[in-house]
Amino acid sequence: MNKVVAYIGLGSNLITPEAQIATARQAINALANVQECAFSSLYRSPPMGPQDQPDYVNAVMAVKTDLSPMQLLRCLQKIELDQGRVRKDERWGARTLDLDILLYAEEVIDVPDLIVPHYGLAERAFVVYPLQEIAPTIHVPGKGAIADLVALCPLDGLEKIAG
Ligand code: ROI
Repeated sequence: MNKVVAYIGLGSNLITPEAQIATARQAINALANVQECAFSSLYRSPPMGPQDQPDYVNAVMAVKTDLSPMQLLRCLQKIELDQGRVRKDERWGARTLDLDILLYAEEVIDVPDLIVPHYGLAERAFVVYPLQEIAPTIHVPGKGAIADLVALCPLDGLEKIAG
């Protein structure tokens, strides 16, 4: 099958977030039929949504894959669970690991479990800035050029983590 490039958003705000991101990166690379092509810097930001939770660490990863979007989603959900993700009723609560398919080739997908491009992408500094770092010329279907999305998206306290 043909390989496509997909972009994955990684986020964590519990139990050593940097280590959660590093472990998730390794787990994604260990998936059959998925190869990393680029990985952004790590970024720290205050929580979007409920404020009574720790700051987040976020990154964006580009992969080449011949998994379908649904196959990739199921693999990412398994990695979230392996890293202790507990789904609570609370919307937008703290989490050890969040893995989102941001983009899958140029596809627009809208099925019950999966919306691609990710619905919140353009409004989230912790997604558009790291995405621009590794894909400065990418076009987000239905939303526009990444440079334009960045120009319209306030930093909201986002900081690149040194190193
Ligand atoms: N806020 C930040 N800063 N980073 C995230 O990854 C993140 N993820 C979420 C919510 C709870 C919306 N807030 C976030 O799912």
